[in-house]
Order: sequence, then C-alpha cells, then structure tokens
Amino acid sequence: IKRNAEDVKTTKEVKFHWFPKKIADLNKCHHLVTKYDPDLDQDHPGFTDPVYRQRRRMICDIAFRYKHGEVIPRVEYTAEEIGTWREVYSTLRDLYTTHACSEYLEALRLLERHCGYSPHNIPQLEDVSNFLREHTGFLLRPVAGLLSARDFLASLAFRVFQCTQYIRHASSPMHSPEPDCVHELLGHVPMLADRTFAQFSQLYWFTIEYGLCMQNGEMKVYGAGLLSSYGELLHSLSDEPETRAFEPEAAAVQPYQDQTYQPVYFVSQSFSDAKEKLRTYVAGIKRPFSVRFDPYTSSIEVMDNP
Ligand code: NLE
Ligand code: FE2
Repeated sequence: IKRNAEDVKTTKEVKFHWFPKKIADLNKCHHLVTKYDPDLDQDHPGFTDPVYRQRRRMICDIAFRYKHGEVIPRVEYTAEEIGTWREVYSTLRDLYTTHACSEYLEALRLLERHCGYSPHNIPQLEDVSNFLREHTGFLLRPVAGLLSARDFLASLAFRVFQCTQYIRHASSPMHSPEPDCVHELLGHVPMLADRTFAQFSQLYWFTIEYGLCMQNGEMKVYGAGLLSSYGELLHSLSDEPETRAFEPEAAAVQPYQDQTYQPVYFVSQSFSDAKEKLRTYVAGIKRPFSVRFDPYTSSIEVMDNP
C-alpha cells in the first residue's frame, strides 16, 4: 500500500506511519487480515460451500464500496441465514440472564424494543448505527472481514465501529474464529450503547473481546467474543480456564488465542476501575508525539512533545 506521500511530518521532520486524521479518512482504513477468509482458509467451515462463498463476496462488496456519510445498504437475509441467527439468538438469550452483566441486559432490552432485535430478524446496520449515535455517539460502518488491528483501532478514535455484515456458516453456530454479524450485533453493539463503556474502547483482546467483571459478588461476562459465542460463554465462567485480576501491564503482553476458547481471562472489579487502570497505563506509553481529538471538527491534531 502506498501511503508515503501522506506520512505525517512534524516540525522536527520525523516521519511516522500514516494514520487517519479525520473521519472520512476511514475510507482508506479497510486493510483485511485474510487468515480466516472462507476462500483461502481450508479449515473455514464455508471453504467447501460455493454458495456461502459467493454470498460472502456479495456482502463484502457493500463494504468495499462504502464511503463515510452514506446510508449503509440493507441486506435481505436468506431463510438459511435467519435460521442460523435464530439458533444463536435463542440459545444466547437464555444464557444472558444469568451470565451477562447488567449494562448488557439493559441495552439489549432497548435494542429489542427499538431496533429490530429478535430471534426472527437480523437487525440492519443502518438502523443500529442510528440507535448508537443517539445513545453514545458511536457510528457503524460496514467492513468486509477481519481488519488489521491498526485500521480497526484507528476507527475507534472517531467513535466509528467497523462491522461485518455476513453471518457465520450454518454448520458452526456456537463459535466462529472470525467476526460476523452475530458477533458484532450481539457481542459489541449492546456494550457500545452503554455510556461508561463506550468511553473505554482500547486494549482490546482481554477486555472488550474477552473481559469478565464482578457484579454483586458474582463473575459476569462483558466481552463481545463471549457474548456472541455460547460455546465460549459457558467455558469462560466454568472452572476450566484461569482467571486473573485485570492489570493492563499483564493483559497487554499476554499471548492471545484466536483459534478456539481462551485459556486465560482477566476480571475487572468494575468498568470505571478498568478505565482508570487503562488511563494510567496509556499515560506511561512513550511516544515521539502526542495527539488530541478536536470534537468541533472531529479531527485529530498531532503535537510535538515538548
Ligand atoms: N468467537 C466469537 C464468536 O463465535 O462469536 C467471534 C470472535 C471474533 C473476534
Ligand atoms: Fe470483536
């Protein structure tokens, strides 16, 4: 990818890798990691299913053509796709009552009332994006698959969450190694509707994806990768995995598992506690420049360190 012309130059003439400075720059942040692509990965449950692969290409085209500010095109889901959704939704719905944190349950109730969440309907990204904008200022944009961490995390600076629109293969409803609309809509969206939580979307894997928290003396899940996988949701609260108190220093260097269930989870006392720990940790990261988000222009200013 040629991005040299746009590399950041500071007054000290130090060069840095390009990164998006305004929200429309996210049109250039769609670099996919192809490790779980159903066209390339022989272990993908859709690899031997040409109909599934064709469908994925069609839905991914929406993402490749999408420009910031456009209405997100609706997908008319097939009966088979809705069938997969229904199976996951009804199984998870029962588990949430006892396994999900209270912020999640509250947001899901609103989404069911106002946003077309139900076992019989796959909600549309455009409707969900409008809902989130009103609650926490988050926006969705369609993405074609697993994004590079760099592009994915850069989007969060603008409160834009990149969302896949296809659904997992019908043969593996209980766990998917890659994101799909079940993971985005049931795993991420309800948590992004919570104001405190929306403020803290960084240090992803062991918090936003696989985090556990204490509530009234009981361990509950808030991580999206758990909230969208009924296989791993049950595993995470069983006595099989190891659980450790959340410390950003440790979580940041803990190797992660993205093929199957995690062997280790980090437990936070509360979201505000997790946020404070994260802030302290981030303040200690050494960088040659600092950045500031200007809410009036929705853009990022780069400043030299004194
Ligand atoms: N394992 C998750 C699921 O089955 O929904 C997806 C994780 C994507 C990082
Ligand atoms: Fe995710």
